[in-house]
Amino acid sequence: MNHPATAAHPARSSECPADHARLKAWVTEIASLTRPERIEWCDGSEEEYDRLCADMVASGMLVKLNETKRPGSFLARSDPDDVARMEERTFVCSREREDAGPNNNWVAPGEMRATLGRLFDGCMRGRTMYVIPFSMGPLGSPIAHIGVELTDSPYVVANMKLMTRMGRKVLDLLGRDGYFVPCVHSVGAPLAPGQKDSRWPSNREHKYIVHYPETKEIWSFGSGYGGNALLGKKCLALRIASIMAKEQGWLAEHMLILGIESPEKKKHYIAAAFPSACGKTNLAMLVPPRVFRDRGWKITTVGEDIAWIKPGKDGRLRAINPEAGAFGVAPGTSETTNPNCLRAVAHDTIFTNVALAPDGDVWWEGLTKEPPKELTDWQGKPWTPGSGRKAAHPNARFTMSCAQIPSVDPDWENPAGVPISAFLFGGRRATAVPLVTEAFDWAHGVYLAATMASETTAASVGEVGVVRRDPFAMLPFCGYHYGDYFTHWLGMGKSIAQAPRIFGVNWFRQDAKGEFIWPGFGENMRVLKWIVDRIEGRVDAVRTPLGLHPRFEDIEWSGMDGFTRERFAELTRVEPAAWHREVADHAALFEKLRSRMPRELYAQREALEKAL
Ligand code: O2Y
Ligand code: MN
Repeated sequence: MNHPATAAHPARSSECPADHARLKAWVTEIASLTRPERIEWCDGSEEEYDRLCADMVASGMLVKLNETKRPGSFLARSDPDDVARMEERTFVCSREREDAGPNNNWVAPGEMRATLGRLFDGCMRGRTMYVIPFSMGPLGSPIAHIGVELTDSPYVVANMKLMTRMGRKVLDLLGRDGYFVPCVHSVGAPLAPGQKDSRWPSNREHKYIVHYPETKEIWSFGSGYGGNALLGKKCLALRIASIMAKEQGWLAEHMLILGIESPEKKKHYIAAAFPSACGKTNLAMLVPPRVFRDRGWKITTVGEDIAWIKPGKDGRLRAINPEAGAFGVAPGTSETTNPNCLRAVAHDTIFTNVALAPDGDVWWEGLTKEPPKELTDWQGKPWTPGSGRKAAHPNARFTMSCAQIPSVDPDWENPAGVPISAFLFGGRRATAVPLVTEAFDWAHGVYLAATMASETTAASVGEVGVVRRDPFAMLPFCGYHYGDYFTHWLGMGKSIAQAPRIFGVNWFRQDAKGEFIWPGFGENMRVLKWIVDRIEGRVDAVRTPLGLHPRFEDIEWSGMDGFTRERFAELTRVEPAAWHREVADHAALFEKLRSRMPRELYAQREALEKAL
């Protein structure tokens, strides 16, 4: 009979391959707190992944998909209460409240440790605690960092295998005393002896995603979903890494990284920040329009969500994608919106909360124009087009390795990173914000990024269509006071010899009829080409109060008939009344951050007001 692990009966453990005293002591300490049945050190092998997936199929946590239609792939259905990142349950527990800033939920570390101490006490009873050593970034890259996640969820292990470099090779790299970020995760659902497990264990009552900045620890309780549970992603690669970046002089950003290659084979890399639900994955995997492809233009993908950027010896910023895989939103992904992504998820993918077709394949809203006649929805219930509800959850996800993306860049795993020529910042704005604006200089670019905003969509939290300021698209992810973050960005520009150019973009401006003016998707290539032309000094720009705008004749229009000069004027128009309202809103944001706001940004705001 299984007995709960106690101090008298310590958990059984697979052979510990680590020769790292601090790591071993920490694993023992967490096991004596959480009391798992077993401890399993993950080696990161294919055999381990296959075994865990087979076990999850046997337990009902995963459904094996049709091996012919979707080879090597699985479907997970989460608890309906555990379907997304939870910003209101996410905390940055710095010693001083002010250091976390008004952009984070804060609880005093002592108080939070007491709460978590109670919740984690015995929370892994009856379960296996997996030890996942992982590297964020190519193994051994000077830009990469190592974490170790302890989790009682085999679903997390399988996803971490696709999303990070993990297992034995990371332990080898850690050696006897290497630094790692400790990450503890529990679904918060201990099992009594003989108790049958649920399909998706989680804790409906208590959910906490907690970061301790000074000790660089992550503790997550109660959720098994995405950003709450795959702790290398938003928790380590953004919240904790943003703090490390400030301390060490680099940048950890919510940015995709793409390569753009000209017919002359000259390549530039662009890092682009967008809030969730602004088509980031589509831009990262963009397929250029036919005329561009015929002339030899290419877009390649380095990363689709996060960028770690450090100054290189050559005076340029060099970026890596710290992740090895993507955890992307499935609904809306189709042959027209993102064919590269569809190819990437054609095999060896874990789907979460999509619908299941009778043939054992998956479906989600937007995949095909006509929905199938019958499906099993994301909660496992029968579904027909007349059901009046979504077949897939709007935040349904796919997890796949970046190596499966057809447009993946040959240098996507280069430990030295790729040199960044430009930063792009964009939100979803129906009004006021023009298609593309080049910043006058670095400080102006920081202002442009610090004041960016986006309209909420059905996939985000709260009311739809509300403009939310989301500086640098980091609102849910900046691990410290936004004022200090702006200061850090201003300082980075001064410290590097060849600072990238900064641009703002908006694919979502609407006309008086409420229709999108710009077609978006692959046509965004035209904007990317203008950006490259600007970097290379091939074209002039029009000076406006907001920044530098393209001239109509400098955009490549071939293959896009009928987009008139007038329509372009509508897309790039600066409306002083709307911008006076914007500037007032910028002032309101700065007021909230006043105690740590850099003076330079006030000066930028005043200059804009004057120019308007
Ligand atoms: O809802 C979640 O847990 C995932 S959130 C996410 C996942 C991948 C990439 N970006 C995001 C995001 O919210 O920005
Ligand atoms: Mn994201």
